[in-house]
Amino acid sequence: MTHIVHEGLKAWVDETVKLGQPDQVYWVDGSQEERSRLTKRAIARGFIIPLDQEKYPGCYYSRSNPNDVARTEHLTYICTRKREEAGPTNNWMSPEDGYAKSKEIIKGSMAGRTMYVIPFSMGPIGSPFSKIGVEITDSLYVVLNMLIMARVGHKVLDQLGTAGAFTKCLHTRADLDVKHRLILHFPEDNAIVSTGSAYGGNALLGKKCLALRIASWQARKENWLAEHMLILGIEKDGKTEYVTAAFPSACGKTNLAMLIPPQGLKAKGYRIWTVGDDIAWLRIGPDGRLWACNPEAGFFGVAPGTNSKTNPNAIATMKKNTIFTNVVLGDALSVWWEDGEGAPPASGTSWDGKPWKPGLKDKDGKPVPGAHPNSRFTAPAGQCPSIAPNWEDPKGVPISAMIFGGRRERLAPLVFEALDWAHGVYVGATVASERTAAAVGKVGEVRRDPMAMLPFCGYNMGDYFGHWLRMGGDIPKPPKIFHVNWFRKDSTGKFLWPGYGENLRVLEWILARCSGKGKAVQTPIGWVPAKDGLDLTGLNLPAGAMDKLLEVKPDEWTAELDGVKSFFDQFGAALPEELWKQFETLKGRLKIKVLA
Ligand code: OXD
Ligand code: MN
Repeated sequence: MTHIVHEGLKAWVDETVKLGQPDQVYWVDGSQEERSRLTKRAIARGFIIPLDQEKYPGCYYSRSNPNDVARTEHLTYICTRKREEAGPTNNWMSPEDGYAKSKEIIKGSMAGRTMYVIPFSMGPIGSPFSKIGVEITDSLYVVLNMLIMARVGHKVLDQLGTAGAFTKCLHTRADLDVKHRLILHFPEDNAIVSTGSAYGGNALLGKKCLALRIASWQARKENWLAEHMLILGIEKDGKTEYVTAAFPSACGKTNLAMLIPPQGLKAKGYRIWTVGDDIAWLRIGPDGRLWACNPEAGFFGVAPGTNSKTNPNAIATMKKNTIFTNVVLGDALSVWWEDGEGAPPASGTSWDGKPWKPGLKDKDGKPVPGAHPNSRFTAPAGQCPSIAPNWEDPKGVPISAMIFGGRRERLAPLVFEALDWAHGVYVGATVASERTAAAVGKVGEVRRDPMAMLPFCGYNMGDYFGHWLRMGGDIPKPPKIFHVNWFRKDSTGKFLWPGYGENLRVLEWILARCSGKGKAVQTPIGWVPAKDGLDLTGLNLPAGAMDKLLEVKPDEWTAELDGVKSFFDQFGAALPEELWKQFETLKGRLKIKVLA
């Protein structure tokens, strides 16, 4: 037991012990000594495997149940008294049903196990941005990941005091049977219950569950924003400006957050600073600007595709003290993944525990991937070479621009600027993207993913858009809003834009626009860079590629309106009138076909 007695916390822990029936209860104190003790315990119980400690100091391998490798949106619920509070894009369950169903699963599920109590802070301890949670879990894997992803232990209990508010985060892996998998949010009670899964997004409850679903609910009440956004700083001539960017899962937020300037722009003295790669909490600062804080302390990044060409900073970040989940385990205790770093091991074990070697084919002759497409690395943010010196500043960083984006083969140009805040909210609300492997479902299918928050908004998204619109009125100096699309393809299916470090060219234009410079032409959908608007020094794009990248085809955008209308229609009266106004004026602008 700890030194501080918070009666509410103690009562909840006691109640959970009665229900889960663990063999013992352990309060996580967050010390280094504890971390090595728990690591040894996890190795002894077979939850993690130490990698070659010379090559990968402090790194471990873990494999999840093959049925449990991604977020399960169809089993994720918002449990509010009124169904309308959850809105049409969330699954809803009544709080009574939610508690009753989960109780049945939790009952006795911790028998033979230790129940860990993890006090954690999302955001630097004591910052005005920060929120405290306590996760109860029977998973040592969760404990070891939480030690990386959040600020954890006694110092959080000290901050909580004897009566502070905290989110109750109750997790049991139970038997890991999908039948017993439920990810339940009770925003009215500031509580989360997650059962039957040990996958990060379902089980590390500080991340998607608290920092997005519960926090978005609190943010509406307390007049701030909890968003699925990276935060990065762009330094030039001794001045650093910050932007946030919201892309759907596995669309390159981590890569953009850790971008390295390409040669052509390095010469101008650019340097990129990483503040966060997944979540931003934003509040209006005393100077009237919007300020952002990264509530997390680590990165839970997608491994496949990460290599020293696509993201050298991520590769450097995971050199030590990292947990790798569901990648290939080489026989010499190395790790590897598709489109990864270096040569694959001559032989090893695949993500689902089967013997694997390069070139392995299935019975139909198809290559068998060694790593799961949603395999992950969990690494401390402080180890990132580009981590901003002020990433833990309790007052956050001031934001000049907010960027939305999706993965679209066609339609959306490389970048455009919204006409004003309300139009920017419309742009965010109508983001659509091709589905990736971060969630269960059909990869490649286009779905609307407003503000990249579709799976993460803890209340009715119609009200969420209303909250965004209201915030615009409350921020004396609001950031400008932009939309980007790195994924446009030519008629042969090849990407038109090289992406990665070259994306700084787009950020440069965005910042120029924020300071009243930056050449642009007005189109029906917003401001698009003029032909000579982007600095393309040192970049050899094929002839005509830039024209295609910046092309706005009114017919295609008009065709898109049908999908937007049916998406908006489902919100009924909850959809703010302002968005219909934006819809109609866009429709009007598209008819005039003012193409630059
Ligand atoms: C994530 C996700 O893990 O968005 O960040 O799925
Ligand atoms: Mn994410």
